[in-house]
Amino acid sequence: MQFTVALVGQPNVGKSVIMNLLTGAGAVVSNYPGTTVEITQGYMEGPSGRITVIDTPGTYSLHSDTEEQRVAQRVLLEAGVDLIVNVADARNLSRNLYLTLQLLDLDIPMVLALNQMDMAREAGMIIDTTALEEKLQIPVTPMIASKGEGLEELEKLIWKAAGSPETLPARATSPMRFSPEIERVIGMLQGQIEQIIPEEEGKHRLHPSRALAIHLMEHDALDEDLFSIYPELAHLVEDLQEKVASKRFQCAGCFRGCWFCPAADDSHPVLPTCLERTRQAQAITTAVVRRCRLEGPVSTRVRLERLLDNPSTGIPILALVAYLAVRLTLEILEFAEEFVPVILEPVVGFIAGLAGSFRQGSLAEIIITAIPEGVLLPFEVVMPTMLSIYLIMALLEDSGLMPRIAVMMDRIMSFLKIPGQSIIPFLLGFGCRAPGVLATRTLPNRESRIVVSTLLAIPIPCAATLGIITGVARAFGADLRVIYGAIAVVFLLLARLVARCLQADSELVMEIPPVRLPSARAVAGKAWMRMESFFKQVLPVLMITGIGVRVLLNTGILSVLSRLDPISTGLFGITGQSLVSVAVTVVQRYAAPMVLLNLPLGAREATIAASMISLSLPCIPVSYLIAREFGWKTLAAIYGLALGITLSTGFVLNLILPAM
Ligand SMILES: Nc1nc2c(ncn2[C@@H]2O[C@H](COP(=O)(O)OP(=O)(O)OP(=O)(O)O)[C@@H](O)[C@H]2O)c(=O)[nH]1
Ligand SMILES: [Mg+2]
Repeated sequence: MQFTVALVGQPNVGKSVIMNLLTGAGAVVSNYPGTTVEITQGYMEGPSGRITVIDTPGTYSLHSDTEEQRVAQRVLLEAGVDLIVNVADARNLSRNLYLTLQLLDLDIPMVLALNQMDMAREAGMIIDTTALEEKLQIPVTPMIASKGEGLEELEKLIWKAAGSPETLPARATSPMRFSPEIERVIGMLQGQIEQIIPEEEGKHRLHPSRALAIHLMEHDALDEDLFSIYPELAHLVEDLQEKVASKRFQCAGCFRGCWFCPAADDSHPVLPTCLERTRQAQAITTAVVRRCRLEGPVSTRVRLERLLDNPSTGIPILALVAYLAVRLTLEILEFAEEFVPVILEPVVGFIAGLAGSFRQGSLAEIIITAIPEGVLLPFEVVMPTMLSIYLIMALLEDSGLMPRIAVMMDRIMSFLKIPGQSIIPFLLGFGCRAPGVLATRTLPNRESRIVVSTLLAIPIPCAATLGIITGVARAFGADLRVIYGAIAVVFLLLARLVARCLQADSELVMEIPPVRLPSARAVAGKAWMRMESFFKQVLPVLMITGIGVRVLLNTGILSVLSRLDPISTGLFGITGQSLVSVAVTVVQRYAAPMVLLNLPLGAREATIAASMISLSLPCIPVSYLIAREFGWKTLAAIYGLALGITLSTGFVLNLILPAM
C-alpha cells in the first residue's frame, strides 16, 4: 500500500510526540518552538499494509518563510501526501485554526488532531469537538499525546483513510468563504488560471484553481516553488502587475493590499484574505469553546510561570539554574574520576599485561601500550562531561526554560547584534555543533543564520571538546581560565564583527511555551539517545587518534615535525608537533587534544595549544552542513576566518602569557 501521512501544524503543538506514538521513529521532542527543523520519516505497520508518516517542522502559516517552515510547506507541494494530520494546540485554538483553514484549501484529505486537551482544560476551556467537526467538515480527534490519549482514535482514522480515501472530504469542500469582493477577485483569477492550466494537467496538490488563486493573491513562501512547476503563473502575475501599474486594471477596493497592487508591502503584507481568515478562525473558536471559571487556587505551573516571566524574579531563578548546572557537571566529573578507573582496572591491566608478551619496540607492543590511555581518558573525562551536558540540555529543553533563557539573554545578544533566538542553536552547539547549525533554520533571515553558524563553527565548543579540553588541563596543569577566556573574547569580537558586516536582524520573535515538569523518562531517554554518539563516534575517534598518534611518536615519524620548531616556538610558543594537533581539528575538533595528550608538554604550551584548538577550523560534519546550507563560498570564508583566529590566538597568548 502506497499511502503517505504528513503531520502538519504550528510549532510546539506535539507533532513529534504523535509521530513517535504512531511510528516509534524517535523524532526529537522538546518544549520549545522549532525543535524539528528537518523532515523525519517513519512507518505505521498494520494488517492491511504499511503507511509512511512524515513529521514536519512547525509552521505558523503557509506564508511563514523561515527555512524550517519552508521545509514543511514543501512537503505539501512535493511529497505526494495522501492525508494531512493537522495537529493543533487546543489551548491556542484560534491561532492554530488559521493554518487549519489554509490547509483546508489544499486538495488533500485532512483530519484534525486537537492536542494538548489537558492544557486547554487547565486553562478553563471546554471545546465542543462535534461542533468543530461540523464547522470544518473534517474529522476531529481530541488528544493528550503526552499521555497517549486519543491515539487509538487517530490511528483508526488514518487506517480508514488509507483503506478508502474517498471517505474523507477533500479541499473542494472547504468551508472557508471570503467576503463577496474577495470572492469576485478569486473567481476572476480562477477563470484565468483554468484557461492557462487545463484541469487534466493538474500534477500537484495546489492545482485546484481556487487554491492557486488564493496563493497568488497572498504572495506566500511557496510562490517560487509554484512558479517552477507552473511557469505560466509567473506570467499571469507579471501581466496583472503591469495592468495594475498602468491603471488598466482597477485595483482599489478589491485588490488593495494584495501583492499585485504597487501599494502592497511585500515583506509582511496584511492582506484582506489573511484578515478574513483570522476573523473566521476567531469566529469558529468563539462558537465551539466555552470558558468556565477556574475554581480553587492558582496552579503551581501558573505561579512558576509568573515568577519566571517577571524579570526581577526570573533572572535570579535562571542564574540559580545555571549555577546548579555547573555544580551538576562538576559532581558527575568527580564521581566518574573516582569510579571509572576502578571499574576499568581489570581491562586496562589486562591490556597492559598483553604488551609484555611482545618484543619491545615491535609495532604490536607500541600499539598495545597506547591502548590503556586511549580507553581511560574518554571514559574518565569525556563521557561524564558529555553526559552531564546532555542531561542539562534535556532538562532545559523539556521544562520550557530554554526559550526563557533566550529572552533573558536577548539584551546581551542585541548588544552583539545577533538575534535572541540564536541562544537555542548556541545551547544545542554545546552538545554537538551540527544540530546547532541546523537549528539556525529557525532564525529570521539568511544573514543572521550565517552569523550564528560562524560563531558555532569557530568559538563554540561541543560537549566532546569540552570534555577532552578538561582532560588536557588536568594532564598538564593547563589553565582552563585562559582557554575559556580566549574562547569568550573571540566569541564577543567575532560576533560584533560578523554581525556588523552582515547587518543581521536583531529582533527577537519567539513564542514562550508553558512550563512543564520534565518527565524523568523522557530526559533520561533523550540524554541516552545523544550519548549513543559518544559510543558510536567520539569513543572510536578518540581511541584511534590516541593510538595512532602514540604509534607515530614511538616509531619516530612525528619527529620530522620538529623541523617546524623554530617557527612554531617563535610565533606561538608551542612545538611543531603540537601545531599539528591544531590542524587535526578539521577532522574532528575533539580528536585534536588527544594528539596533545600524547606529547610531552608543559602547562604553558598545553594552555596555548588547547586554546588554539578550541578556536580552530570547524570539523568535517559541521563544514559539510555549512556548505550545504550556505554554499562553499561561505564555508571558505569561515575557514579563512578560523585560520586567522587560531593563529592570532596562539600569537597573542604567546606574547602575553607568563611562564607557568
Ligand atoms: N501537557 C501536554 N503536553 C504535551 C502534549 N503533547 C505534547 N506535549 C509537550 O509539548 C512539547 C512539544 O512537543 P513536540 O512533539 O516536540 O512538538 P512539535 O509540534 O513537534 O514541535 P516543533 O518540532 O517545534 O514544531 C513537548 O514538551 C511535549 O512533551 C499534550 O497533549 N499535553
Ligand atoms: Mg517536532
